[in-house]
Formats: sequence, structure tokens, C-alpha cells
Amino acid sequence: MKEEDVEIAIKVVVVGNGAVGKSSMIQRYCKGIFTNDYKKTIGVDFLERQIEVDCEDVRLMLWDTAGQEEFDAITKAYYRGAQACVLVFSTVDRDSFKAVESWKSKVENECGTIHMALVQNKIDLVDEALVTREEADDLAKRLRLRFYRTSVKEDCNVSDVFQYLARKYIDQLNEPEVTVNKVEPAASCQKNSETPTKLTHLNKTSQPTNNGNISLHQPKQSKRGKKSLVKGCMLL
Ligand SMILES: Nc1nc2c(ncn2[C@@H]2O[C@H](COP(=O)(O)OP(=O)(O)O)[C@@H](O)[C@H]2O)c(=O)[nH]1
Ligand SMILES: [Mg+2]
Repeated sequence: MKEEDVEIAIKVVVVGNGAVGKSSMIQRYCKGIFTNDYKKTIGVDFLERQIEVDCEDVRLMLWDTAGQEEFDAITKAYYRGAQACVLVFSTVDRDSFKAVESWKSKVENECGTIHMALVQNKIDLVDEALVTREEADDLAKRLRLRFYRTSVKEDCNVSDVFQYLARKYIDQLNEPEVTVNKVEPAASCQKNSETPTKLTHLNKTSQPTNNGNISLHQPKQSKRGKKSLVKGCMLL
């Protein structure tokens, strides 16, 4: 028998210059695969993965820019309604580092202020680095962004990025009710018990708006019991 449930869904856009590893990151996180063959992403809207935060199912929909980073009009449509964003640059591509701020602005122009993380990908290529650790740190500080160094190839720190964004989003949902509906976390969820506040407004169904600040809650059959598409990459 299926249990009727409501799920939190978060649209996450992954942006940055071409070839920094955006598509690879999404594939790695959602499918657990990595390929060295550089293929321009064509026709993919998003992949998704379900995780658990504070004992709540969270469905992350990771939107790729379909290899059309250079076409503003097209990518704008991808940003619409996003609630979180990953800004990616590559360790071995200085231009991609310099472009981070403009990617941030593009997303903010379309979505308003949403949760963001800065990601330096390809840290396995550190010997060929064209961006110093210090300047990357400085950028993160200046833009006030949580900063992650990842290697999609080596599957290093990728999950942390999305876990962080999901957590920020859940915290935001919980904010108005922090003092109202505190419950003890279930024993099985000790790892995620740092915010022991139960979500109570999950039965609302609201649509995302262009400023990206309204939650996208989709009533849905519960997927409890099949949390992740990637068994070897469990977060929780
Ligand atoms: N060495 C290394 N290569 C990577 C990494 N992530 C992606 N790549 C490679 O970088 C190239 C571009 O990746 P892709 O995901 O298509 O970039 P996108 O244009 O930003 O979507 C591909 O050849 C990937 O295999 C990484 O962490 N390390
Ligand atoms: Mg791509």
C-alpha cells in the first residue's frame, strides 16, 4: 500500500562557463557516473535525486544549461523558478573563474536572491591550476558564498554542495515556525538532527515565482524506502 505524502522539491540550477564540469556534476550526483568524453549537453532539462534532510524527503531537481551557456535568452528560461544555484568554475580555466560574478548576476536578475554555493571543480588537476587557492577564497568571501572545492572525476565533495543547498532551503522553510512546532528528531535520523524543527506547512502547494523565494511544494506519492538513485553515494 502506498502512503500519500507531500514532498519538498527544490529546483537547483548549475551555472558557469562551458566545460567547467556542470553536466558531469549533475550526472555524477544523480546517476553516479563520470565520463571523460566531452559531449555538449543537448536537450537535457534536468536530472533529479531524492535525499533526506531532517527526516523529510527532499527532491532535488538539477537543471543543466544544455550546453548553451552562450545564449542568454535560452538559459534565462532554465533559471526561472530556481530556488538554489551552484556557481561553478574550473581549476584549469581562468576565464571561468573571472566569469563567476557575471553568472551570479544573471541568475539573480532572473530569480532574485536565492541560496548559492561557489564551486571550484577539477581539483584533481591542481598541478595545472590557473587559479590560486587564495584568490578563490577571496572571491567566495567577497560574494559571501559558501565555497566548495570538488572533483567530479574523483567524486570528491560533490554531494556536500547539494546537501548544503538543501539544508539552507529547509532552514528557510522552518524559519517562521522555529518556536512553534519543535519536535524531537526521530532516533533514526540523529545525523540530521541539528535543526529539530518539524515542517508543518507541507500540505500547501505553491508555485515558484520568478524571484525564486517561494517554495515549490508538490504533493506526491511518498518515495520512502527508495531515497536515492545512487546507492554508493548515499548522503545520509
Ligand atoms: N579532470 C577532471 N575533468 C573533469 C571534471 N569534471 C568534469 N571534467 C571533464 O571536463 C569536461 C567538460 O565537462 P562537462 O560536464 O561537459 O562541462 P560543462 O560544459 O560545464 O557541462 C569533460 O571532459 C569532463 O569529463 C573533474 O572534476 N576533473
Ligand atoms: Mg554541459
